[in-house]
Amino acid sequence: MAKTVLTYGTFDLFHIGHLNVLKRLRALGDRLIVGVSTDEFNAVKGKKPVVPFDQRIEIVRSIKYVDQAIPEENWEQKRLDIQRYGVDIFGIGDDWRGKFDDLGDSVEVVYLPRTEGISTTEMKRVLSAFDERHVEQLKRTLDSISQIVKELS
Ligand code: C2G
Repeated sequence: MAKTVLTYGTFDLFHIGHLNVLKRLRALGDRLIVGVSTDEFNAVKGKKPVVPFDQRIEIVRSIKYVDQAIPEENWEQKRLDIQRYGVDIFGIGDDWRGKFDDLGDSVEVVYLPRTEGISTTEMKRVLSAFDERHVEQLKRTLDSISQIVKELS
């Protein structure tokens, strides 16, 4: 019997960690459906993605392991989506371990190990070093250093 797998995520600044989890989830079944969090729902989650929703869902849709991508608009839609798409397996990275066990009354719930050493949060932190304020600060520091060098020489 063909198995349908369901997962959700923001997939902001798409990276190898996102690709690995989608690849592993697809290997658990015959069809993978991915709920991509809207920008409005991410605000509820306290997240502000760099890449807007319509681009994130287009990227996820274009991943060869993904058979269908749908908007994720709230926490409650998981049970409706499970019924609507005839889902057999709900899977997500183990940073959510235990959070969706309640779904175990209608589907198999799987938590997969995260890919170490890569995260959107870390990428955003690195990128923030290049934002205008930091660059301005850097410029001022370099100016005062060159001033000191001039005075010493
Ligand atoms: N992930 C991973 N390894 C990483 C980073 C992320 O395996 N290094 C996995 C996460 O565990 C998740 C998926 O990639 O399964 C998407 O991660 P996020 O975009 O951070 O998703 P999140 O905002 O946590 O949304 O209703 C559930 C939420 O929508 C999950």
